[in-house]
Amino acid sequence: MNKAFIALGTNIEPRKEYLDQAIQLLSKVEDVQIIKKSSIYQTPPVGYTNQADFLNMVLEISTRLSSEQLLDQCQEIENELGRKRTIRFGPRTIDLDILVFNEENIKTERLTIPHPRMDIRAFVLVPLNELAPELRISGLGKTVKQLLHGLPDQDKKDITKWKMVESEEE
Ligand code: PH2
Ligand code: MG
Ligand code: MG
Repeated sequence: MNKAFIALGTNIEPRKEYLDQAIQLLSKVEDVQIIKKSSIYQTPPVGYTNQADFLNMVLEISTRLSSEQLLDQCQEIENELGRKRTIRFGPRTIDLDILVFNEENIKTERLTIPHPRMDIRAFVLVPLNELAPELRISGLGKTVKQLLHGLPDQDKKDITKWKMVESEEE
């Protein structure tokens, strides 16, 4: 069995709905089991800042799929949920990024693992730290907890646990 962590991000409404649907679709993939889900966090946009806040979370999964097969499944779910690729780092209905796959270092045309920017992104490290603080990121020689503590407070201060407000339920 392979163990992987997948980051989810969305900043187009209905955001919670997109997270729920992505989780639902992923759990239906043969040979993928969702082991743990982090809390959902509301996070300010990073990279391209003229866009709405994101909801971010991380899943731990167990799978018999290869990393490439898992990527295919993630992209299929992104397509199914109406992902359009226009602005790099821009608004999206759903983004599924494979962060970690076992202890592997992978670099192909399609896939870089560990995810290339995960070590500097608080919106990834905060939810990942909730699931696996002692996970050592291959190639970096640091645990998730160490990477998170190494980030400037500025990057972390506006990340909050997200709770659905009543008007958004239904
Ligand atoms: N994803 C990006 C670019 N910027 N910012 C936040 N807060 N959350 C994201 O998921 C995110 C982002 C590209 O994938
Ligand atoms: Mg991404
Ligand atoms: Mg992506």
